[in-house]
Amino acid sequence: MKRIAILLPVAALLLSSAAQAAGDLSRADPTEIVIEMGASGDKMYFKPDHIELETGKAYKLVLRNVDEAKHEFEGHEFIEKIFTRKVEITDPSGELVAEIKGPVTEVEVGPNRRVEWFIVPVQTGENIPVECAIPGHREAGMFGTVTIK
Ligand SMILES: [Cu+2]
Repeated sequence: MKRIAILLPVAALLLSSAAQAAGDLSRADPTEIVIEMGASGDKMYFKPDHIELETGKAYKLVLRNVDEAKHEFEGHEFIEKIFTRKVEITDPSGELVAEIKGPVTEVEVGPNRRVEWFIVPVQTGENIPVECAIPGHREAGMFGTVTIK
């Protein structure tokens, strides 16, 4: 219930501003941030392993898995501090396969695939942890932090 209480005012704000294009975050051009998910030897990584965001700005997180294994991007504190506009999945040629709207708690990306996660941060936080929760991956180094100003 806590999550819904946080998101409803944001959703209402986004919907009510539809007539004012400049303030309509649901249509704002997002800033693109590419996060590579991969492995090198026995290490796994997010690259970069730290990103900086600002509340009220629209972002497109491009989760690019360059590995032969699937990976996840998640963090329970992180997802409480953002509003998800949508998630887009495209085929290797870039054609849209699916667009998913609604709250998202984690994104799993298949081997050599990419997923675009459209978000608007709504709460600030310093070094919010994110990780891949597949067993053994965090331990191998697949984690990072997000600061929201
Ligand atoms: Cu992983």
